[in-house]
Amino acid sequence: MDREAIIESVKAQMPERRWLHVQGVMATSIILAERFGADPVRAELAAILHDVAKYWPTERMQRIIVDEQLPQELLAYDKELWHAPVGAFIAERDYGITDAEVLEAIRYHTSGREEMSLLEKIVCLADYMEPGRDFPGVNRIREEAEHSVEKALLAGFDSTISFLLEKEKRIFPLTVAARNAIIKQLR
Ligand code: DGI
Ligand code: FE
Ligand code: FE
Ligand code: FE
Repeated sequence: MDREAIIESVKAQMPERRWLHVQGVMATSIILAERFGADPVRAELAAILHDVAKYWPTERMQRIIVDEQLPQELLAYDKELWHAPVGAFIAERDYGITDAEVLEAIRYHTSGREEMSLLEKIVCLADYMEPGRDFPGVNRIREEAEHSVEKALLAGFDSTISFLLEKEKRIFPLTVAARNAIIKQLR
C-alpha cells in the first residue's frame, strides 16, 4: 500500500479530531527526525499508523492480543495501552509494513521501553508534543525538545506517571523501565 492509500485507510478509522492529532504527530515527527538525525520518511510512516487501532472496540483489540500472542500482561493494565502493540501488528499484517524499526516505533509509542531507538523516541515524543496537545507540562516538553530528545521524553514520561499516580492507576512496567533508561542515558 502506498502512503496515500495508508493515509486514507487510517483516516477512515477514527473521528476527525483524532485525525487532526495524527497529522500533528506526522508533522512533528518529521521536524524532530530532521533536528536529531533520524529518517523523516520512516518517522512519518510510523506516525501515520501509530494510532490506527485507537478507536477499535476493546474486544477487537483484546482478541488480537490473545490470538496473536502479544504480551498477555497488557490485559491486566489500562486498555489505553492496547492500541499501540495492536497497531504494530495491524501495520504489519494489513498495511504490509516490514520495516522493524517503524513497527517498533508504533508498538512502543505509548509505553516506551528500555533501550528505545532514536526513531521510537521521536514518535513517542511527537505524540506528547504535537501542536494540538494541551495538558499540564506540555510546554516544558516542547522547550526541552528544542535541544534534547531524552530530556523532553523524560518530562513526557513524568507527566504520564504523575497522571497515573493521581488517578490511582497501575503503571505499566515498560513505562518505568523507559524512564529509568532515559535517566541513565542522561547521566
Ligand atoms: O494514543 P494517544 O492518546 O495519542 O497517546 P498515547 O498512545 O501515548 O496514550 C496515552 C494514554 O495511555 C494516556 O491516557 C495514559 C495512558 N496510560 C495508561 N497506563 C499507562 C499509560 N501510559 C503509559 N505511558 N504508561 C502506562 O502505564
Ligand atoms: Fe497512541
Ligand atoms: Fe505517547
Ligand atoms: Fe497518538
